[in-house]
Amino acid sequence: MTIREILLKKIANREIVAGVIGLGYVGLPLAVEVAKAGFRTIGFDIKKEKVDSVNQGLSYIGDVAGSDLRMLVEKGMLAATTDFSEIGKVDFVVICTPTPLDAHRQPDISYVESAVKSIAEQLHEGMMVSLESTTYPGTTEELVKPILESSGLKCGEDFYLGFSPERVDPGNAVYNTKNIPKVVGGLGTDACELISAMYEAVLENKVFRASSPAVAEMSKILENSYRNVNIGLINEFAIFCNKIGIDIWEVIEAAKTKPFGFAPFYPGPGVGGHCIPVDPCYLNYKASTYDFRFLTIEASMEVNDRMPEYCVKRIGDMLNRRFRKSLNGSKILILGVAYKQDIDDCRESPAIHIIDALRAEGADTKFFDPNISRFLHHGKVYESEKELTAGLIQSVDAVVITTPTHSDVDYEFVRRHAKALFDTRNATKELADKSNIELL
Ligand code: SAJ
Repeated sequence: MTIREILLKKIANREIVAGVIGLGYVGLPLAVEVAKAGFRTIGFDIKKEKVDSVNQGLSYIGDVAGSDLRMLVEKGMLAATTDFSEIGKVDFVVICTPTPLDAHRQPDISYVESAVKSIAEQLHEGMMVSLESTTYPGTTEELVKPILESSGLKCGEDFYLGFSPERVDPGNAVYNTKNIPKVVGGLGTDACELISAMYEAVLENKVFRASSPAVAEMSKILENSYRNVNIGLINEFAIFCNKIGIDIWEVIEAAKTKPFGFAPFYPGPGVGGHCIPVDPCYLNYKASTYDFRFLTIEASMEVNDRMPEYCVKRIGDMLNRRFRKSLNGSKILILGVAYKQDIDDCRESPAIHIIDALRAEGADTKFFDPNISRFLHHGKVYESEKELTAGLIQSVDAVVITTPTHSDVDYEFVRRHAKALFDTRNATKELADKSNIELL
């Protein structure tokens, strides 16, 4: 039997030992699904607190049920460790480490490199390696492959390497790790077949087999650049519609009646998170090495980056027009600091940029977010107000809805007690009396 046949048999018999490097919002749900599918799974992370939490069956990821985790740990199907030498026990390893930006908004793939170097030290014949971290096209072949081959083993013969974009959407009640369709691009047909077979043994859908890792890498970047550009477009429409007195939110509802050729996007205070504002920077990095520029993406990022300051101008205009007050010395309550609705993540959150800009204008800001009790920003801890009371709302000159949290906030209650309300998300669309509300 060839290595390929042996591995396919081991996959079918659930004899493969799996490993997941990076136990965050991508890696932990994946490790749980792989273990649930019957593969003994080892989770690897540099953070001991995450490893300890997993081994105690305590989930720290909203999409992972503690009961599932506990059951898998107790059955010995899932364990976590900070000891990366244990990668040697693994036949199929998935890299789910972060790919953030550095201080110059350039790709920082040091976390990926570190994980790959750990694998290279333990690489053995027949090992399958799948990179899931979002990165610029070419990473798998140009960066990962040489590091792994420094072990002396040959890619495509001794071990199998591919790229499979992560598509996790934290908090999505419909789409999850198990049912989101997967794309795999392998270095060689055997790699694509074997890595796809592993994912298909775990996930619900048939894998889309791309002809190369670069196609798979680029497909992910396209998915998120598409969102960035469309968000930039609708933000620009929102600014112009406000100028000419047209309700952009109604315009979108009208356009949505077209059953084809139009996907709705909504204006907002800016683009947060660790995907949409970040992934296009990875593309721009690669493009720059070919002296190529994505003008559409540059333009949309420019529009999106300016939305916080646009919102601050709109808040200042509202205070001036309604109360002859300037931002300087005014009191503002920010509702929602998460980067999007109903989650507890405030990375790159536009609400925080708005708070910075308001304070720079001399305003006094407070925030309330039922999902985020505090956040650290530029070395300062910001605490959420404990409760959204009538007294708190009445004590400020304006309330700003930056992130809707429909499950926890009664916007009629807020409207009733607010002097003025600037709604950047149309969270108040159902309210009858909008006399003290202004929309983005
Ligand atoms: N945003 C808008 N208007 C929109 C959509 C989003 O202003 O119409 C803002 C959000 O408020 C947020 C930012 O853009 O600040 C990003 O929002 P997002 O909905 O794209 O959410 P993310 O960042 O969690 O993106 C993830 C991505 N998933 C992965 O990369 C695996 C993305 O591909 C998903 O399409 C997206 O979730 C999703 O659909 O929820």
